[in-house]
Amino acid sequence: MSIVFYYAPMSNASRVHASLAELGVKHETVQYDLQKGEHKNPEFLALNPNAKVPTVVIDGTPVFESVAIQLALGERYGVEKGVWPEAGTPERLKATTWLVWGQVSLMGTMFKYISNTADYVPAALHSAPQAEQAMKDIHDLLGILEGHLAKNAYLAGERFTLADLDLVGCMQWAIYMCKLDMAVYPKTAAWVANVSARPSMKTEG
Ligand SMILES: N[C@@H](CCC(=O)N[C@@H](CS)C(=O)NCC(=O)O)C(=O)O
Repeated sequence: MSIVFYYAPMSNASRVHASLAELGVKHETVQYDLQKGEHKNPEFLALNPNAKVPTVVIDGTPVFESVAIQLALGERYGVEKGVWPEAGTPERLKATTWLVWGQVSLMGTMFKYISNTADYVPAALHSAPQAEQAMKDIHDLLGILEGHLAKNAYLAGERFTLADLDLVGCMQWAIYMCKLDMAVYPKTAAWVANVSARPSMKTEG
């Protein structure tokens, strides 16, 4: 069993780094400086033609897209470690649902807001109406998350899973970038604080 983890610090790869720490999985690491374009080398492009981190090679097979990597790590190592529900259970379906919801629906909408407001995007590409609509959509989605966490301690029910780790990793960045007042969402704020306190979340690859 071998894992090679391609990453850059302070990037989408950080959530996968936290999962590897949570699981205690032995792995090799390859660090790239994205600013210097180190990831655009032919060997890495052969593994991931998108030239993006995170990328993980599991027993010789490249896996890219952080959600696909989290699912692969969860299935392979997480069940045994008690941080990914067993196949065929309602909890597995819930963990998968919320993992994908977090990345596709919530983060997709947050990214829409950020790309219409952030300093790193040229101002000519900003659209105030798009940003306003995205912020309304973010509040609708956070209301859904708040409602879920009012009835469940974690995304998949009563137990922590890698879905919580993944979405909280995103939320930490999004709360800052979208300047969200989390006092309006007390259950979500408490869940973010709880999951952020895990030792695996303190590691930075
Ligand atoms: N949807 C991808 C996004 C990956 C991504 O955008 N990674 C960025 C770092 S945060 C990257 O590698 N950028 C390098 C580049 O675009 O050249 C995932 O979730 O894995």
